[in-house]
Amino acid sequence: GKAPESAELALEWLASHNNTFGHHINGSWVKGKEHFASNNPATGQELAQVAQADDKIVQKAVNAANKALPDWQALSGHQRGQYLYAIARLIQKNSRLFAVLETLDNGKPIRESRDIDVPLAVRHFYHHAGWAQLLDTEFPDHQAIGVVGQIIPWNFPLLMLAWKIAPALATGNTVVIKPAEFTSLTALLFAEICEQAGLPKGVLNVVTGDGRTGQHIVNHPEIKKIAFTGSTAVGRWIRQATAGSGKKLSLELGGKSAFIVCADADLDAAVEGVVDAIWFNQGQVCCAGSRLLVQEAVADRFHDKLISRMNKLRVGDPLDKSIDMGAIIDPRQQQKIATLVQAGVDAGASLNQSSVELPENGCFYPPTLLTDVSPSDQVVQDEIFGPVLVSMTFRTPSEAVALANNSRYGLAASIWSENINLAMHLAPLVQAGVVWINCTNQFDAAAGFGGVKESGFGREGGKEGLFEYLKNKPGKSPAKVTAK
Ligand code: TXE
Repeated sequence: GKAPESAELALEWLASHNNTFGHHINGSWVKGKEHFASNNPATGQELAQVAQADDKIVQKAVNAANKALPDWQALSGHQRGQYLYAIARLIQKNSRLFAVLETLDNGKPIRESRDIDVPLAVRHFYHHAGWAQLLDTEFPDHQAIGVVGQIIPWNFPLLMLAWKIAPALATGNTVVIKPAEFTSLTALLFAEICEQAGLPKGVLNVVTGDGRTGQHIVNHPEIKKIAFTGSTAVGRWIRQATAGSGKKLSLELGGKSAFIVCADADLDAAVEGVVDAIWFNQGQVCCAGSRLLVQEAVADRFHDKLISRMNKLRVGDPLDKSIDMGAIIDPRQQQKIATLVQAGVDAGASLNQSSVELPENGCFYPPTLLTDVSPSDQVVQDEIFGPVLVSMTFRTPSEAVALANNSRYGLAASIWSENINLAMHLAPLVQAGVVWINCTNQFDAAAGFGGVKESGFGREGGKEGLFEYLKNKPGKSPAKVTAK
């Protein structure tokens, strides 16, 4: 009874488009000129041809978004909320199609796309539908920013789309969004879903392409806000490119999150935590707990437990419901992981790698643990963005905090201890946007998510996330309101 999930539903949907996609602008398909292949990373096979948007296509999308803006903004929050509810229900109705398509396109285990990516995306739309209804009473002095440009990565294609689109639409903005070039397919399916939901034309526009398309969006003068999730290098470029433009900006960038295991932690629970922290989505997670810090007294015992658990992880066909780890997004990323691990070994790290048999075709990398590393090693400092954990030990809690903060990143952290006073004492000392205690990778639409330091700024989700898409109404600056 462990048959792989059938790919048929998604393949049929792709075939209904002749496996060739244009952009989705002003409520309908716009043919692309140049195309590139979107491959299944688990097999290397081509799934579809996706279009590369040039500056003219981006202009077309911006024009549609501009035209749709006044009417969309003029709707009551309640009316906009109705559309978000309809979108949430339609994703739910098509959840199997979304999950299978995501897994084919991205290589993540079907268990994850089915139980995590799709339901959390749905939750995000329901949550923001609620906010849309409350805006008129909760934020009477605020209004939408205008046309917003959103650029998203390939690790959670549908979920990152939901994180960006739901708050933008709830607050009355219109959107030009670009999925990552490796994973455009669920964004294109989503555009079709919005058409079915009756979303007014031009409110959402999906353009596909690589970084060049992203640059056209970033540089467009009529786009008033840029929301970006991706690499720190590109985030830095975007910040420079938009400096002085008056554009509002939020950046969610890389990470090297600390996973702190104190001597009194429930070690078995912490081992399961590590599995989730670094081997979920093949470690291609911005907040992945990729730096294990374990207290010296229990370090050997913990490593033994961890290695035996690591060796049991099943790696393989992402459509197989029983596997734990799927494919790496593409050969370039796989090569980057291998190169960084080799650099770690060359610098003296001990390599512990699961001997699991990897599928012959496609992009796979085994679960990996590097011990005997030093705080300044490249593998400890750089984001690997793969299933590779580095481990160091500490003696005292303050040493753990110092090690945790010895990073240019600050996205998340996780602290494990049975002494809740100790954990609560340490949490605010760790420089990170999110700190989890005795758990990891907990996301909810109601909780703001985002980083400090080189992990970026701005929050997605929660009440804070709404302000990324709102500005003060003219003549209603907060100062005047308080003065009354
Ligand atoms: O990211 P890019 P890549 C990290 C991770 C990974 C590395 C490289 O370490 O190994 O980045 O991945 C668009 N202007 N993360 O190269 O290039 C691009 O088309 C505007 C962490 O895939 O940053 C895609 O849509 N846009 C991360 C998006 O930016 C540009 C998730 C992200 O791609 C652009 C992904 C430009 N000049 C990678 N260049 C996280 N924080 O979750 C590219 N893009």
